[in-house]
Amino acid sequence: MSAGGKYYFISDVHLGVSGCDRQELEARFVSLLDSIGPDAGGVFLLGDIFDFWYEYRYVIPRGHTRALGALARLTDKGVPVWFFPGNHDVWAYSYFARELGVRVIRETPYVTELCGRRFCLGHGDGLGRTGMGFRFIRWMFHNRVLQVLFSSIHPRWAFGLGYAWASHSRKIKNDPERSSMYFFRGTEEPLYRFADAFGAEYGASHGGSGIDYYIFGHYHTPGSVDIPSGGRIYVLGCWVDGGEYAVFDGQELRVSAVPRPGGI
Ligand SMILES: [Mn+2]
Repeated sequence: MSAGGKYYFISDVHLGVSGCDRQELEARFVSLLDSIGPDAGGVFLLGDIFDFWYEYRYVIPRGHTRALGALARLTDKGVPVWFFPGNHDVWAYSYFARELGVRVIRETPYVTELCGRRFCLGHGDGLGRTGMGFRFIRWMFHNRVLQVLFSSIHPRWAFGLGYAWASHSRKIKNDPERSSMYFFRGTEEPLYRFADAFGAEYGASHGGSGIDYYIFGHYHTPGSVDIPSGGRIYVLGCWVDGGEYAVFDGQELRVSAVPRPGGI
């Protein structure tokens, strides 16, 4: 089947994550990217593609070779790829644009029109009401001065810290007692209320036509629900558990999954 004109939405692959078969995870991601033909409309990477990414002026982390190669193959074929930094890969700088030909989008949420439909996209962190602690961490991660300071730590220690933080963050997400801020609670979710208000405002300032699709990641608990002001919100799952992605064929949005080896 041809992938003509299709748009793909992928989030939370968490490449390099500890505690799972990293090669199998990377292979699943690469198999999806390699299945995308040159006539595809584009690929939106909605954050946390890497469990921890930090790049320096002259150096990038080891690992992820096949995934980076598959991204380069896509852009070499002429397929546009957009990379939205998640909270685990905030620190994607010029490597993605210069080496991979990927466009890094820092605006959140980001509105774009595809085949006459309006899409509101982002990783999903920091949208809607979030806790003070989370806002502080987000501010730290995005702070340029702290980024420069972090870059001056030897990578041996910087990556030790980075991987420790990433695995701590994952433990919290997997702990039902502490994961409420990550669990997508549908209509109870601040992100849902944010989308509703955002769509209403967007519609009012754009001649009444609002957002058709909201697509985010971050929560690791996939789900979708209609938005009262119009459109539907989709939250994609984490690839360690599933391998879910969304495809828009110009008419409708469909959620699909990359099969695990052995067909499970
Ligand atoms: Mn994530």
